[in-house]
Amino acid sequence: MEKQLIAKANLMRGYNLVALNCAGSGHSGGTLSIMDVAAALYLQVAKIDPKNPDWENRDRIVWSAGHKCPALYISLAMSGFFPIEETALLRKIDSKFQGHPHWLKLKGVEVSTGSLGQGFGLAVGMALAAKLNKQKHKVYVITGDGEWDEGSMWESAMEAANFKLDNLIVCIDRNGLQIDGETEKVMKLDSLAEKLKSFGFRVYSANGHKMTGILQVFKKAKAVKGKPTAIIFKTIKGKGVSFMENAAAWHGKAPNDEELARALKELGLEKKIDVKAFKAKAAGYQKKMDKLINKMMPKFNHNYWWNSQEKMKAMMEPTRFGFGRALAKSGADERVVCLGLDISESVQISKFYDGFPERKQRFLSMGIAEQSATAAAGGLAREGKLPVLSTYGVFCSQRNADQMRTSICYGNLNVLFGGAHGGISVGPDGATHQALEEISVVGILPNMTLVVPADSVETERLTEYLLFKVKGPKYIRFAREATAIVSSKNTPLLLGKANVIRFRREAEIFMEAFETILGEKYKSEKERVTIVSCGPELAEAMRAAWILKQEYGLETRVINLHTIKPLDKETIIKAAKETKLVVTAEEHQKGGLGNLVAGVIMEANLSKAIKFKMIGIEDRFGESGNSWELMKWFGLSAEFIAQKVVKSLKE
Ligand SMILES: Cc1ncc(C[n+]2csc(CCOP(=O)(O)OP(=O)(O)O)c2C)c(N)n1
Repeated sequence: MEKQLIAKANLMRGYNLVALNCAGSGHSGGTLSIMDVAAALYLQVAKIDPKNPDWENRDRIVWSAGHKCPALYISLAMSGFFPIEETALLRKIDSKFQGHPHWLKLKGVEVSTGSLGQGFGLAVGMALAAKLNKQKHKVYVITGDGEWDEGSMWESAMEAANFKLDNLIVCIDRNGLQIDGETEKVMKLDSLAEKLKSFGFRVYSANGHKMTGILQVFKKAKAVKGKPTAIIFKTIKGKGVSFMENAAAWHGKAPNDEELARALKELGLEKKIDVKAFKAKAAGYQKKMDKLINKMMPKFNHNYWWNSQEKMKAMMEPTRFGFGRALAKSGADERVVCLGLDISESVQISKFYDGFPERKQRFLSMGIAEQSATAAAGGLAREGKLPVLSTYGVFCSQRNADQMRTSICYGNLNVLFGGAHGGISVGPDGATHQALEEISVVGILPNMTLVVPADSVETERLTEYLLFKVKGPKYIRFAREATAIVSSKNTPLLLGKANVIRFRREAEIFMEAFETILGEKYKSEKERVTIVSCGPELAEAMRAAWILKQEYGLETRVINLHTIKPLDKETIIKAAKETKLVVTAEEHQKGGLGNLVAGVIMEANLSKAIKFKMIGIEDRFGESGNSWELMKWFGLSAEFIAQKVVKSLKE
């Protein structure tokens, strides 16, 4: 039996890597480290019934470490919830297998997770409910070790002990690594066992790769009375694949075909898994979705998609690179202090110290702790430093919302927030990691300055400007995907002053087809349409202006509202007065930008009626998928903007 379990865990590793390969992204390291524990739990220890996934007396298994969900999906498949081949749809658009688990999409997933440090709290609630209902089942929680950087973990730990939740068993994947490196260097965690004991837990330690020990420790944990249990499973990140083992670089990376073949060989599975069948399933699904998306796309006489014509070629670069470049330059100022949140390279804050080892002492690794880091940044600012912190926009603007509001904005402290990976285009990580609300939640805060630069050039220029020239709280929203460069260092760029962009004529280079003029200097050319936008969506608005001119002879005034707060009301009102239709386009929940623009126009009490439309995400969460297919799926690409303009003019 045990031998079988060991073999199954090994097979699950293989399936896991195949699914990741089909997805082309995802977390290899942390799924391999937890796989033996997952196999034991799902295939032997926990009471679950694939035929009755909602059975009320089932044990609950909560994946607080949501990024490990490929291991969850494989575990469910191996338990009989669905055929294993289905996991080839991992991270694909509209698939049940989202980049982070979503219980409303897939039976067997207990709760939706992905924002670290929260699944444990959900599990505490589920264990409390079981007590109130006098139910006998257990609630298992799977957490990472880096995840314990989050203060909320310790709040949940206190609650679990306070309520004597002996139906709660917390499994910690102690692989010693997180994204920025070793847990003990990113944020010292040890002695974890002593800490948990002092919080009131029964604590066990076990080798997370020895099946006998895993089964024994679960047996002991199930028998504990009067207190919650934590099991610290000592594991190896990337376990089973030599080139992934203990390699931080494999945290959030999927194997390519060659790496997959090597990995399967090492696992002794090269003949046991029909990789071709999985790949065919993935390709078939993708083809179907491509067709569907293509059908959704508005059609024109020509194809105007990025770089699909011989002319109008756009250079593409992620806006985040501009943030990194600015920090590399500005970091020479001794007052600048950067706070790392265990995602440093991805958000480019690492550029502050790359090549400048002397700056390392001014780089403060805060671990995965957005709330306390925000408050600490406030303290640094109060003492005269120029603190910069950056992480995914969702966590940078909403995990720490109260800290930002009360500690930073109320006190008007000089903190720069780098809200990275904003928008839907962050892609396959899915809804939990797609920031779509920051313009509303950050832009409403008193004292805050909020900018949403259109490209990497604007991001670089605005980061520097905010850092040194703007006193008080400031937030810059930028994105992950490579997007069109639409400005140069000579383009007008004044904080709080919008630019007007006009399509002039087709050119070899996309950017050169347009003229950019400071809004307050712009003289009407009697255009019929205004499109107001910001961030990388601005390039879509510009492309829409091109389509409108080529296909319909329409002249469009595109407004680059790179500064959301303070807002350039004059340029908006002027456009409302001088054009027939105003459309706002945002890669954000619809209305974040749109309602602000609408409010300005309404307050101006114009004597003539104008048409007004908004484009944005329609009151829903994002999805896993590729960046550009998501832009189409959610109706944000230029084609949809142009279509909306044409329809609205006819109404
Ligand atoms: C609140 C929050 N902040 C940041 C992230 C981005 N993130 C995803 S995984 C990860 C590291 C997790 O490390 P650990 O818990 O040790 O997991 P493992 O190394 O086992 O994968 C981070 C920072 C997140 N998902 N949630």
